[in-house]
Amino acid sequence: MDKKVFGDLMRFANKDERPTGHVMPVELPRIHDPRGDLTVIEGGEHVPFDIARVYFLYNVPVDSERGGHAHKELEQVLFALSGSFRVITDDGSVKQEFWLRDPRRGLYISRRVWREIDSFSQGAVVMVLASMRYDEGDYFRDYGQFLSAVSNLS
Ligand code: T46
Repeated sequence: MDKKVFGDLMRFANKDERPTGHVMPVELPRIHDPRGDLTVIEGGEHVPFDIARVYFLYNVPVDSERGGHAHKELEQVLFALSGSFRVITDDGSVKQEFWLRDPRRGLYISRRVWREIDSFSQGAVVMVLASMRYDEGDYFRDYGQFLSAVSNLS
């Protein structure tokens, strides 16, 4: 696998140099042989941050709504390891909609992006690679506070 997956972001080893409010679909390479497919991702090598945490969402009811927050410093990449779901992102001015349904095609979400996740298929599994360990203090859980914070940046 090469560094093209995350393109220009890989140039910025220092997180403060990476853009905020940035969302980007990524497609990981696939190593195929008759036994099946293999996809690998190594922190700092194939994603623009060292992976500090991995978590996954499963047994998600199809009508569940997750997210509804943004992060101050955390960067993440979301994958649909199984099934599918929708992610709506909002940088404070532009909203975008993404459908994840292929384990190789993920979504990079920088810091300072509001996200909402819904429309889960039966049996969907969401895997998340995160740049930091869990810290409740890193969340904007109030949309008004998020908007104030991003408007102060610009
Ligand atoms: C995101 C989406 C995809 C922990 O204790 N450790 C953790 O690492 C996480 C992620 C959560 N928690 C606790 C905090 C809450 O008591 O688990 C509970 C549910 O967390 P939350 O409401 O944040 O879950 P989601 O699915 O709405 O959001 C999570 C991430 O927080 C978020 O960054 O992008 O998954």
